[in-house]
Amino acid sequence: MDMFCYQCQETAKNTGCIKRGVCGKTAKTAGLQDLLIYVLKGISVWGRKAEEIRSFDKNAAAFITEALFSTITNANFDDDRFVALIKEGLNVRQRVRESFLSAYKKESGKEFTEELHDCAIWFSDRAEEFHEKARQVGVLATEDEDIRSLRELVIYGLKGLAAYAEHAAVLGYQNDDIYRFVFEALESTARDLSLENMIGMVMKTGEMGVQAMALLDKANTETYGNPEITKVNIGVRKTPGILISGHDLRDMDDLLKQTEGSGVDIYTHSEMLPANYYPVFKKYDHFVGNYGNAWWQQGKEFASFNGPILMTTNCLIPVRDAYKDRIFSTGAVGYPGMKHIPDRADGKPKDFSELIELAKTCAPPTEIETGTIVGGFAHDQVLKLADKVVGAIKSGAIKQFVVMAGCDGRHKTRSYYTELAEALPKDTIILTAGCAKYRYNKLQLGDIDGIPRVLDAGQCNDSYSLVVVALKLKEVFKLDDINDLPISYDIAWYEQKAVIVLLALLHLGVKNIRLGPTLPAFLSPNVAKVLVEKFNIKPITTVEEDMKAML
Ligand code: SF4
Ligand code: SF3
Repeated sequence: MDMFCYQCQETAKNTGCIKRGVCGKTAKTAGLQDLLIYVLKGISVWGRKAEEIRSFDKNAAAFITEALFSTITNANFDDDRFVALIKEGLNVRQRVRESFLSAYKKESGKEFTEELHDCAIWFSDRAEEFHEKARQVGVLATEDEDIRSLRELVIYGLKGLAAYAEHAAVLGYQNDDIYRFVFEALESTARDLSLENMIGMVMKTGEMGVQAMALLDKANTETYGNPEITKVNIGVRKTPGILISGHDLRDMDDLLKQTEGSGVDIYTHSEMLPANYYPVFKKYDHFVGNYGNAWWQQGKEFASFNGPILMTTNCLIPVRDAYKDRIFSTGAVGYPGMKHIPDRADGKPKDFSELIELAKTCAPPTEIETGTIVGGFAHDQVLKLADKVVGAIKSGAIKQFVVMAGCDGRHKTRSYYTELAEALPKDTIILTAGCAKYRYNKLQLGDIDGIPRVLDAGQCNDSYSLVVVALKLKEVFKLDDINDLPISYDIAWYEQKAVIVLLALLHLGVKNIRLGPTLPAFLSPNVAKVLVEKFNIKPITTVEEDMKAML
């Protein structure tokens, strides 16, 4: 076994990647990520201690969120970046530790002598030396499979939460409660807790996930306006373009501003599609629409786009020769040899001039489809339609909502989601968010009294909008339990952002969630049993069987 990672849905044999990741992650990168997580735990151990004497190191917490984000599936494959993060992490740990020790001495008049498991490591970036260390501190270092399962469930949830907190922070929105929780949760995975307390930590991760999504929703909508119903063009124009993928709206903002009047068009890809729904972005004439589908089809779609591609976040697949000279990373993304656009400095925007100049020398995108797709049904827009929606429910025109949010992926079995969308009766509405929507958002599923049968709230983090809508309906219909609404949940997962969305739904008391295309490999049989008993989570079966049960 050269590595061990089982954090995503495509993990080898649904047990774990042990030689090389199905995603393309090498054993070396996996080892570096294991070491980085370990260093972050060490920072948290001292961060929590510091909190006991009312000293809170916000910068350390912000560093942890940024570093956790870089370990999300398909975000960063660049070993140099992880080596740099580990080294920086060790410095942060040292700083937090020393400031705690001196504050403790000042406050109590004595030295701190308690023995802490503070995840101290000696780090060498020579592969033969760090591999053994990575093995000692990685996922399998926890021998008991149930404890391992619960610890990793917390860590994967935290990775998703960190990504959302980081997006909000980029827009100037931070929340100390979320940062404090990052310390608390990570530290909890470095020590022995009872199973009961660990399950409590899993649930608290879901609770804080709701807060992180709410914070990001506030950041996005206060900065760029509330998403509104929008028809998005999926064809192309005859001018060169830049394709922007991922979730970072501030990168979108900088890019649109810098390309205005340049003769270069902007297209979104995959999870950036919802940028088309924001009023601040819609006003740009050179913002053409969306090109392509979910992340896993980028190999052929990036090739046919012909122009520069900007990856602002996951999901990046191993880069192909056809476009290796015109793809750029930024933020948490990285890939060996790929040009990386540096972060903002001194409040100035990121500099995308290299992409813009390159775009001018490229051919326009090759058309792969034509037409439009409709989206923009985040909470504000849906609540504006509330009377209509409530009326349609009361009249029986809408019988059921099915939440089909989450991620898309390569597995053939994901055709289930397309078939389900096609098979659902015409009096049902699909609520969606995340890249899962590409399995059915180009089907002609019609509308109910003018309400489209697929309501796309936006990115995976906009699953928050679906929750706001559900809570509003609960209030309108004067129900005590969110599970009494005519809403079923059939969630598709792939990476760790879907894990935090799932934990957030559990925290809100949502039961009977179907999860697919497979249950996470990191759920041990006993932990899966707890989730079944408490929340009646179940794997998807067949379209017919699930549809019958949901309706
Ligand atoms: Fe395997 Fe997924 Fe981990 Fe990649 S992220 S190594 S595919 S489990
Ligand atoms: Fe997609 Fe990676 Fe999860 Fe944001 S881009 S939902 S998979």
